[in-house]
Amino acid sequence: VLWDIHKSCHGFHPAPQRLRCQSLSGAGAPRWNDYDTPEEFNFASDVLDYWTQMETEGKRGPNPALWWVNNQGDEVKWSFREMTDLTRRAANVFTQSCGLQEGDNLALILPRVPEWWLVIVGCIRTGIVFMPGTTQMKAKDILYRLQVSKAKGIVTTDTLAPEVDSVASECPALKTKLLVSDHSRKGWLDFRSLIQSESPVHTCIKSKTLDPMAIFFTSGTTGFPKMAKHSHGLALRSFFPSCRKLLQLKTSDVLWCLSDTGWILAVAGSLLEPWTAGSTVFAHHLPQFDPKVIVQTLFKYPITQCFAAPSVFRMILQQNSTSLRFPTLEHCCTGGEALLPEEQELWRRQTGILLYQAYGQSETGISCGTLRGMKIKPGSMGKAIPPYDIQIIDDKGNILPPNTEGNIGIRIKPTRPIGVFMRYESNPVKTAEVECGDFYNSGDRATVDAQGYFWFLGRADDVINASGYRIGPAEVENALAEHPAVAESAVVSSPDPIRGEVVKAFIVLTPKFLSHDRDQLTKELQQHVKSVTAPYKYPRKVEFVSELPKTITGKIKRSELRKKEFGQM
Ligand code: BCO
Repeated sequence: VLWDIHKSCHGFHPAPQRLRCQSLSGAGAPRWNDYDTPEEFNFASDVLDYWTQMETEGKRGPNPALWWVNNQGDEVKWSFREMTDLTRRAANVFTQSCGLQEGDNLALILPRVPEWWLVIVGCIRTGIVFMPGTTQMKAKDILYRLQVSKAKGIVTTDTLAPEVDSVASECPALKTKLLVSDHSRKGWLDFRSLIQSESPVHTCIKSKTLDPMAIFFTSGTTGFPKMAKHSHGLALRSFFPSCRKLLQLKTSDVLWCLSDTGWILAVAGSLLEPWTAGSTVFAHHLPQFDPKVIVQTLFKYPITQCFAAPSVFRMILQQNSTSLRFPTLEHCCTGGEALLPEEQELWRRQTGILLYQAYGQSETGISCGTLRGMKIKPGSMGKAIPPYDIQIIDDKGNILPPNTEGNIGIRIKPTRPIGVFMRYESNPVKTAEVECGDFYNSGDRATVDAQGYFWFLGRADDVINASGYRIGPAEVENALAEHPAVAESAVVSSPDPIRGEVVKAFIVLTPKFLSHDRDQLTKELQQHVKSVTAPYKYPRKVEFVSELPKTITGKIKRSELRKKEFGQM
């Protein structure tokens, strides 16, 4: 059906609605400045529809807005005009077919399929709050998200639909299940056929800039992931002149961001950043990450910019390819985890292209970066991107002098800058915990030098950052606790040459399993974690111990174990 949509949209003329396009004063020229907070902003009407208008007037080149391929040779190319049409239909699917309303939460668990873009922009048009999640999630992860967010709807594929069905009866708020598939499923609405049958006429809401737009789930040391809620300001921020300098995208650029669709980096790098500039979004739907295919793709398609976590670049370098001189690639940016200076240098030597670092979180989007063309200080993640005022602070919110280790803080008082999350939804305690004097305390440790370049050092808490995934140790420990072999466990970060960090579990066995083969048990426990929670969290390293280090009150001292892993003890 996807291909039918594709065909039906070629040569399709959008409904004769008056496009609201006064927001940009010229092709790609931003109307807003770094510190502006317009009363209203909506990415769909102010940005996407603007580029549709530019296309219609012949003021934008022929590159598609979305260029999607998979490994079976399928291809979708949608122009901005088609995107406007399809996302208006998606908006009508949500409000007309599903009865969803502005402010309702919608769980979005899709792999890299074209409908991912339709759902997000359809939500933005209607004010429905989209909540992206990785397709690696299992039933329990989904149940938690649906319950805590009181989601009214979910969109997913037939791979995950059975997992959703297994928990749906425990989610009283859930009233709409939308399936993206070529097959139908009882109790589910068929998104692809609804898109075809719904009207392309839709009036976009006039969203206030500070109205809610999205929720990103983010892990912490304790408990379940928190819901970082963002306003439409997150999208507006991509528009600000300083943010545009990060990648300096042009309408002729083809940007490939490889982040999983569940993370804020995908929303920024595969949607907001490129479309704000009128560039082409490139996407390759790989069921399983394969660096060989990434290399082939960079040779085959006219991709000019690539944005991915450092682990992706490391895995490409590991390929021993005869050449990594990609014909059209001009600029590479990386973020999500730490990058070593030697890795940056190796990438430059092999590809002839500099690897620029950026830094951000689910709470803040891209906050810091070495802007394109700016001097790279190898190992540094660059400078604060306005309107963010980033300082290194102590635990009380006092600004520390240059070259002093402290917490990365973003000033939120007296004015909370556009782009910083609104709050952890339904969690005022956690929201208050990250406020530190006049700053949002990121929980990341760093230093800043006299020129304003930031240098990442690690987490202040026990959160693990494995190949760009933020993993809460308690989530893994809870999964391990469900296995009869585990008496107790402590999960910490451990260094890894490819993934930067990996999850390591220290496990005390129950008496019954003490005599079991340890290698066999390791595999069984890893498989167990993969089966009860999102597999990216599984412990790649396991060590069996007779006891865990504890405080006098019986609290496990994860930091002691972590320090040992990093040779700091
Ligand atoms: O390594 P194994 O093969 O043992 O296990 C892997 C997968 O094979 C496996 N798996 C995946 N899906 C599964 C499954 N197993 C069972 N059922 C499934 N449905 O589980 C393990 C998953 O680990 P992975 O995803 O780390 O592995 P992979 O495939 O090697 O991918 C490597 C990377 C580098 C592509 C991946 O780790 C990645 O995408 N990392 C980047 C994450 C990212 O985008 N972070 C940015 C977050 S946003 C942010 O930081 C703010 C910045 C503004």
